[in-house]
Amino acid sequence: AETADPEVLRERAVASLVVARDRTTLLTSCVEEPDLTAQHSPLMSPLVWDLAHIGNQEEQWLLRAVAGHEAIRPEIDGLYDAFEHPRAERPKLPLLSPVEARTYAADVRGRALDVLETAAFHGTRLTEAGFAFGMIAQHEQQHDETMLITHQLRRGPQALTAPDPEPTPLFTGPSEVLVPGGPFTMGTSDEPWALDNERPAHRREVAPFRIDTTPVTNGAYQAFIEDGGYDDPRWWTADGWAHIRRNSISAPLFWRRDGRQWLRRRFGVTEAVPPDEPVLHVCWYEADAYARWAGRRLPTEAEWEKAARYDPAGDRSMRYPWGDADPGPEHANLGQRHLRPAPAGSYPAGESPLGVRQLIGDVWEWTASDFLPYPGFRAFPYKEYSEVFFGSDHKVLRGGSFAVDAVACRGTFRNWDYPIRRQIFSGFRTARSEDV
Ligand code: AVJ
Ligand code: FE
Repeated sequence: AETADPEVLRERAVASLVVARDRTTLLTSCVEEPDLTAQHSPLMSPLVWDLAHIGNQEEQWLLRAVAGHEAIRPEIDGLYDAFEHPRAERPKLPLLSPVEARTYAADVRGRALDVLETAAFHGTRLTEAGFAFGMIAQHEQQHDETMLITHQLRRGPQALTAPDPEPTPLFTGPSEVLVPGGPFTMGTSDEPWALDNERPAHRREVAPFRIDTTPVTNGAYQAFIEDGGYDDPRWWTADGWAHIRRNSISAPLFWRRDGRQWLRRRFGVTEAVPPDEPVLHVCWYEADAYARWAGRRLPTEAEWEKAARYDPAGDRSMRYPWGDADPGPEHANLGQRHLRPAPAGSYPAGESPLGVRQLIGDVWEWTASDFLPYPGFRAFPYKEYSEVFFGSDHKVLRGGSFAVDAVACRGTFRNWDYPIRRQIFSGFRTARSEDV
């Protein structure tokens, strides 16, 4: 691949780790100490848990596994093992204090950068092309997205601010495009920092289908609500219907009706719901029901990836919709530069060859598919990253949100969650089969 030069990858690893830590520092220093140790929602860890967990994963993989160091604080491993303690229980644990957690993470980082300076970028699968360093930068960024979700759930005044996305001309293109049928290459075997579940590259047959050129907007979703979508079991799967009834769900999370208009709470501020922005904070059941109401369906994961990567001109899969270049600010809304999605139709430079926009960034997109291994999957470097989650409990989300950094977002990147989850930065687009 384009990035085979180990010194380029080493520079990229340093830069990715630094960018991730700057973000972590901001997310854990913009609130007072009590807000770091409090549990803002039973769905989330206290922020101070994420901070020490980030340091602990880095210690385990970069210092112990790669460099063979002894554990710095072996007694804390269990506290920060995500499988030992469910999120709801974490505030009760004897966690490191904010000062201790910061000091620990900084200590690990200093040593990790020393290791990185001289580490061989070949020899073992863990160090090949700097994989372990890329994996740890991605891990920290994934928790930075998790911490941003915690900030969104937190009550109280605004702690974070960011500029709004650049204004964009109204999108006047077609509402859907035809993706031709035929095989394409799904997944990757040569993206150096791709995680285990994205591998290996394999051929997938996809029948012709049509897919929305932009994510579904708040305005379009409001039409579903006003049409009684939440009161009509025809649009819902049996599980989805039972779930929204039991939990009295009748609008996206954080929305509230005020007379005839809809308001939403976003990072401590209440504002009118902007009609042209992609809808956010809907669960899979809501996305699936909207699509059925619209006479459409969610795209499968393979359809989504073909729409995002397939270049008919070259008959090949690209790294991103716009080509093989790493994401720049002109391509996609990533990295918490903005604390909201950009209006539907933004980022013309990030468009796919077939004319589909905002596949990368803005909102994670629910797909119809369960999270399953690709043919030839091998767990690496640990089963608890992906393998233990395979099965029909989790649905795949694709494309990344405004809250995830480019290092953890690719045309092949796979995210997954329970179909009831909606505190995540999730939206969707719809598709339909082409009549043949
Ligand atoms: C891939 C986002 C589902 O946050 O649970 C973080 C990423 N794995 N630490 C998650 C992850 C281990 C994971 N997701
Ligand atoms: Fe983690």
